Amino acid sequence: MHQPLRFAFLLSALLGAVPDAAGFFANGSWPATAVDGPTPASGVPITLTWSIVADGVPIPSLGPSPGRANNLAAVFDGLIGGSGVPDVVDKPWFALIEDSFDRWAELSGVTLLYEPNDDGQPLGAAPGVPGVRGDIRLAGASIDGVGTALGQSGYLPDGDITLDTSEAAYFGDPTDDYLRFRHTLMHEIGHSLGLGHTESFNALVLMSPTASTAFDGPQFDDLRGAHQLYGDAYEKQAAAGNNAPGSATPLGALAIGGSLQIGGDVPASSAPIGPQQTDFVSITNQSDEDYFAFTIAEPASVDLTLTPVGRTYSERSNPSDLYTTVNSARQSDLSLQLYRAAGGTPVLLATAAAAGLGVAESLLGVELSLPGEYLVRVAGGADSVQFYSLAIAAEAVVIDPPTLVGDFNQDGLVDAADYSVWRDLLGTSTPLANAPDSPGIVDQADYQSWRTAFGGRLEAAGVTPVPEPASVTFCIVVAALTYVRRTAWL
Ligand SMILES: [Ca+2]
Ligand SMILES: [Ca+2]
Ligand SMILES: [Ca+2]
Ligand SMILES: [Ca+2]
Ligand SMILES: [Zn+2]
Repeated sequence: MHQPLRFAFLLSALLGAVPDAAGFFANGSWPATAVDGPTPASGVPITLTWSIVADGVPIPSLGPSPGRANNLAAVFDGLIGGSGVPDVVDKPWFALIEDSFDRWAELSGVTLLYEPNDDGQPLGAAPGVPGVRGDIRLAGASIDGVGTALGQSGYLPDGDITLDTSEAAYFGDPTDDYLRFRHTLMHEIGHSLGLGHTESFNALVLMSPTASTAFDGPQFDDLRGAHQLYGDAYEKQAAAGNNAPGSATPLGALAIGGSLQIGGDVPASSAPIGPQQTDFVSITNQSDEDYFAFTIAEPASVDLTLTPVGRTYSERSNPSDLYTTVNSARQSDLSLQLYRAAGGTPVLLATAAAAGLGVAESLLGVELSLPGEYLVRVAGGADSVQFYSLAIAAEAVVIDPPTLVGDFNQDGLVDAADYSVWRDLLGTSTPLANAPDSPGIVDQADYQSWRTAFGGRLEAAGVTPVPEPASVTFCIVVAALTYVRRTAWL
């Protein structure tokens, strides 16, 4: 399935790029975008726009070729259809392009929006401007004829993509919903996000310099790169990510006997990530905190397990480099915390941080007695992206019935009937219920406990005094005293 050098990454601008020892080879993130303006340091969500360049617009930089005019629409109208359709969004190949951008967006912290305008500035230098042109502009021209290069993407902050429109037979192959066309586009979009090339002999990589049709879309190492640059897709909850309790990603209601899980789509083997899989979550760096919110409707005992996930594989960013081994499950030592949301002032309930690099953290059997919202915080200890899975399960709380001291007959009241029980058992070693202060022989200490607690009542919320009219209370006290005296007589 491999076609050597089918994906040549041709440079529209020369910029130094440093391989990332963590695995993928990232060229850096966008310094500014049309929608966001200047962007923060890498690792947080951004929004990029993309536009389709009209045929005839100049493409000044084309690898080995002289500049040419864009012919994207003419070629793809011929290959896939759409000739005479006035609006590009209605052409049948537009959906393939849109799907290719959307796939990266649903897998990472990047939001990719279609910009319907493109003013026809020469490709490669004009920055994205809302209503004028996209950050990433898509065009086509013959780059080097059939073979070798399939497309090119300019180094950031250019990011414009040119498909090699001499590759008609390749792009026009409808197999697997035009996978060859989509893969070329998704690969070039990867460059336009800031990813460089990675090659591996034991992991699938879309950003490989060599095209493959053995899978569909970005694979695990590609996602690690995208998350390192822009965080995970759950970060899009708020502008600055889900890094604070107030912008926690909602996971919904946790029912008794139920569970919530995220991050479950990371493959445990070298199997491909399928195009339907979207559940990937990571801690990007030491600035990244991931807050998730869940609610319980009744008291629950919850188990939380945070597992760093990933495989060990070999990669290199340049064919002349030696391969390096990456253990993607041991990039950052994760910690786990559970809070009660408490109306915006989170109360820390439990922390798990003792397990080392690559080892799961768990909080088991944490009893949450108050219905309402709870927060889970995940954080890491290194500036290297760490994928994880988080599982939260709830069971019914088994609450020991509260002890009502002196309620020897266990009817929920401390009254004269308890005295009878005590009197009948006095001096024996028969276990006396609700007599925690003096276990063993039933004795005067148990009597003192009863007398102190006299009038107590067990209610749903615990032990409360009996609210009764004074006269009734008086009668009971008199009765009690009577019993006391009689006891003394025995
Ligand atoms: Ca070519
Ligand atoms: Ca994250
Ligand atoms: Ca976060
Ligand atoms: Ca009682
Ligand atoms: Zn490439």
